[in-house]
Amino acid sequence: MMTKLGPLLLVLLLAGPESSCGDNPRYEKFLRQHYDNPKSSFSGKYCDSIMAKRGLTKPECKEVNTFIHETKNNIKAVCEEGGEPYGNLRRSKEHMKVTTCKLKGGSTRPPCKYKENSSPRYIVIGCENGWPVHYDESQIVTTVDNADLD
Ligand code: U3P
Repeated sequence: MMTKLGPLLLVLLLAGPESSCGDNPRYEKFLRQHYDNPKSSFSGKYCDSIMAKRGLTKPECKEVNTFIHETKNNIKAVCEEGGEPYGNLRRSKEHMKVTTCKLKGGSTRPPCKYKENSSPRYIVIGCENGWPVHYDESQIVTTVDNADLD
């Protein structure tokens, strides 16, 4: 019995810290609110479905929320070499695949209906000890960098 479980335990031990990060509730919350990779497919509208599924429509509709469709490693890298300082925050050096859901209408009372925008954006996040813990804003890529024109 133990000989069969041995390799499984080893895999769980090795995968543990990267896959669960169970000791960082702020990072867990960040993932629940802002990480969806690959982008989920729903039978109904993406934003209406995922906002409800991630618990962002109770007791009131959250007004703006962004989901990032990039790997956890790429997102975490923004806290390090993949990002640069932006005030107290970090801005991604590359634009990222994201969907921003914005509440339609003026009331935050459910049912919650959202419009969505999926243009690529630089993301601005807050980090704590190298872990993303806060999504601040996204900046739509509007200008062509001078470097691209050279
Ligand atoms: N927010 C987004 N995307 C945006 C702008 C704001 O998700 O582009 P929090 O619960 O304070 O972390 O700014 C207010 C809230 O809107 C933030 O939520 C932020 O995550 C979200």
